[in-house]
Amino acid sequence: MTSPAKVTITGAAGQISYSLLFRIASGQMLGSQQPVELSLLEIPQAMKALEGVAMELNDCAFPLVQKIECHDNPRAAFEGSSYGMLVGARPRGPGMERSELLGANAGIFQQQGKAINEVADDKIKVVVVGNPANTNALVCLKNAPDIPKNQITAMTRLDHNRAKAQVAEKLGISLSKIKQMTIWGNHSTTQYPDLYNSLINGSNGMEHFTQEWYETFFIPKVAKRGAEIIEARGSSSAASAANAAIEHVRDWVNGTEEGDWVSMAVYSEGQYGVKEGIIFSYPVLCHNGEYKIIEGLDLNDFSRKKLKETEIELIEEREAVENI
Ligand code: NAX
Repeated sequence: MTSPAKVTITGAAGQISYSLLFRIASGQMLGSQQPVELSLLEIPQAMKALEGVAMELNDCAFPLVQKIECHDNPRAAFEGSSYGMLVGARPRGPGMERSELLGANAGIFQQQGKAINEVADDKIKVVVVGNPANTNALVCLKNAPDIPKNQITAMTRLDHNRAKAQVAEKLGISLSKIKQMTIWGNHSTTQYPDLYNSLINGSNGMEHFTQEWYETFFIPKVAKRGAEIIEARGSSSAASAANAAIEHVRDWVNGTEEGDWVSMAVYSEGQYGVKEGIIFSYPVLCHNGEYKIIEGLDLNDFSRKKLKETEIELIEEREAVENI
């Protein structure tokens, strides 16, 4: 039998994890042949709630689950871990400045990055979901110097899926007809969902839309979808975020579909003229457990301007955490 893979999930008593854990446990992320050990990390105040989640996981009697551990200590939680799903983060409190939020999270991701560096499997794959996700992933990466940079990523798959869903709804077509969607940049309102390089019903995406719809409806709709969900549901996206995290890791491990690509926020080495050393969302192909940024796509003046805006925001975020 295949030996179990240890998956560490932080913020495991939170909303997103409540959807995420059960799907990992049932094999939807790593496959129906891969046993898992779930290592759940929380803050001390949430340990009682976490025990409740662990009891429910137990009660599902998932055949793939070999072990469930609950921790409030990152070093114990990441010991020998092959996958890190970094969901827990400090939410923005009332009156909290953006710099304070970045600072509070930098502390968390610094500590977790160090723990990953010291005790995780050196092939660990990390996806950061907790916001501000790109910069949190950068802090984690900087604190895990022995882990190759291409093993630490942030999630923009939810934005990617939202963009595809908007197109499908507008054109009344099946999602399978929409390929090569790209989210560029930050998981924030400056992100750039790119239809110029997409393929819809076999032809260039922008042949189906006006520039006006693209600029005034589509881009803000995708970028502000999180706020729209909060307004309607009274709390932030949880099941769709968990689904995106599952797909991010599943495709990273198993590969992307032939003729398509996905969006992942990864360490920039300067591709497309983007500043080196920030975590930037790019179109990527995955194969044999590794991602490769798609290079050579055309970017018109509009797209270049949008990439620049989101790049500037990420550089500012990086400066803010460097100053702390
Ligand atoms: P919740 O507040 O329901 O859960 C977060 C959990 O993290 C809490 O149980 C908390 O105790 C725990 N936590 C806080 N600090 C921790 C630490 N240092 N170590 C371990 N656990 C810690 O939030 P939820 O709705 O689950 O969202 C989690 C994060 O995902 C938030 O930062 C949220 O903004 C972010 N999101 C990111 C998305 C993305 O596309 N990248 C989309 C969805 C979501 O908004």
